Amino acid sequence: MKNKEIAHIFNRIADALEFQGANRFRIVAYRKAARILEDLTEDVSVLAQANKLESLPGIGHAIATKITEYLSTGTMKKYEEVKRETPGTLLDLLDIQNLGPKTLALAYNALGVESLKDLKKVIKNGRLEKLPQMGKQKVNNIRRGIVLYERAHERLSIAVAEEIANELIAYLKKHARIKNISPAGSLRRWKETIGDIDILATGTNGKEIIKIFTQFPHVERVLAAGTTKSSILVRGGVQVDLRIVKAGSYGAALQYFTGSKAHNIRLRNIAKSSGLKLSEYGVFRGKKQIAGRTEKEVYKILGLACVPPEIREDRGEVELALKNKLPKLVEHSDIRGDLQMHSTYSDSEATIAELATAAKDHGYEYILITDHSQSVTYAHGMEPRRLHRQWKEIDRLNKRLPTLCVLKGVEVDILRDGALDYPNTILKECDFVIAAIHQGFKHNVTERICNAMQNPYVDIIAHPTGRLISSREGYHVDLRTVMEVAAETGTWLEINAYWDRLDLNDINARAAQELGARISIGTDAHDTKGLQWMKFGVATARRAWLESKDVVNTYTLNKLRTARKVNRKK
Ligand code: DGT
Ligand code: CA
Ligand code: CA
Ligand code: ZN
Repeated sequence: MKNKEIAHIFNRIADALEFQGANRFRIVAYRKAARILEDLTEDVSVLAQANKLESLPGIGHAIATKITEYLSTGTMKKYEEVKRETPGTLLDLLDIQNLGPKTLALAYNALGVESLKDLKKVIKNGRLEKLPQMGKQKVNNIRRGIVLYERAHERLSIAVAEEIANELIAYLKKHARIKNISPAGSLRRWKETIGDIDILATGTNGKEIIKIFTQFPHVERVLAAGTTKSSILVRGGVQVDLRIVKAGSYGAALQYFTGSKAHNIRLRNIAKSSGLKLSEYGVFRGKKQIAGRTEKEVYKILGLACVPPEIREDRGEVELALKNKLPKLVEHSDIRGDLQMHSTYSDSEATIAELATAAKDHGYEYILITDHSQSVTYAHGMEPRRLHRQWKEIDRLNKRLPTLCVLKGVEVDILRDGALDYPNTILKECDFVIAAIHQGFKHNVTERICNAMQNPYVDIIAHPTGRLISSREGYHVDLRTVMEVAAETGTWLEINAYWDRLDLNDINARAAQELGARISIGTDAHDTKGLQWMKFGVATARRAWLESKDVVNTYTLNKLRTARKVNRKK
């Protein structure tokens, strides 16, 4: 699918227009289109062929034409144009946190900076710092941004990796005679970023499978192609390793190549201490193979319960598996509702009715509509008048929906001074309230969040660290204090399931649970497709060792209501 590829191009065009100081509305149109494409489950080329692009909300004629152009010719004139107009590789540099188009234009005009290398040089020799409006602090921020940028560009987001792997696996199943096939490596463990994609398969004719693998339509380069192993680069240099193994070794190989390395080393030592040998081929006593066909069998013969891939990180799971005391991790099918999403009342593409329909397709019992509050003007936050209108619409909608309950919520901003963006008279009328920081990232964040949690009507703190995996460090927040106050006040901390957030992350969500706080998972959907990111939220919860009791949106609606803060007076 070319969805994410085209989304990336639209974002690039928006970046370039911003660099040029173009009209804001043109910039917004491209950003919107990018977001829609990122969230789209259908293949954009299929929609284009059916002439249905313009039926997507937010995609107008001009954008649709550009998509079709790219699909049929492989290039987009507008993109080529803005690339020509922007010197060097400046466009890429706009991904660096704390480096805006204005600063970049300044660095270009005054110092001739055209690339990351140039930028690092003028930081090092102090020339950037000496420019008017720059200074030490700003340059330090840019330096940190560069570190983050370099780190993010070494690894792939889980959403991109999963999409490529799914497509590749479907392709192989269709064209090659394959018996078993599965992702392995960090992707199977659902890590938030992926170094390379590992796939494992069994089949009788390895050589033929590998030939078909190297003919995958998105292959850019074949790095290696043997009879049991092959590596290719796809889509902008993403490496995929395929290994073909014998059916009798499939479980052992899956175990080995799923990793993590640290987990594997523990396992191998356990095998050794009972006189066995564990390898990717199987479990052996002397020369005799005694297990290896299935993963479960491998763990069993070593005396362990089968450890779910998500927690194979040597963070205590081996000890518990030996005692058969592993946690019973929350499952995707346990989820009864989604506790964060936006509608057209603020900055989303989807109406409440559309979100409700999508939620029914996910089999949900409830969803919480959480549009932005009034001071978030860039996201069209709601003044009380519009919020009341929304509630009326929700009431009308609920009458028509026997199986789904649409809950009235809001994502209320925690303002710079620590106050909430709505008075309690409004908050108490909501079914559930999310509070979040979207402004004043350097302003007493810990204190502001803790204050918000003292409010009896605040049920959830959204994306508690504010990080964006690809581009932004979190706020300076003392998470431990936040978790303790969350536990004390009964406020739920969010795992934001959007793939570029995953916030809280696995480690923090586990710490929160251990300190007695409960977790809510919300997709933060800004269109109906956004609801699908729940899978990444659940994976993060599993990586955090959470059970269904720890995740409030596994509760029935009745239980959810009674699980709320005790000091909340109706
Ligand atoms: P990544 O690709 O950086 O996101 O992380 P992984 O975990 O996918 O690592 P990768 O692709 O290098 O290797 C896949 C798995 O193969 C890894 O999780 C465990 C296994 N593996 C790789 N090298 C070693 C090793 O030296 N010893 C052991 N025991 N296992 C290894
Ligand atoms: Ca890997
Ligand atoms: Ca690999
Ligand atoms: Zn938001």
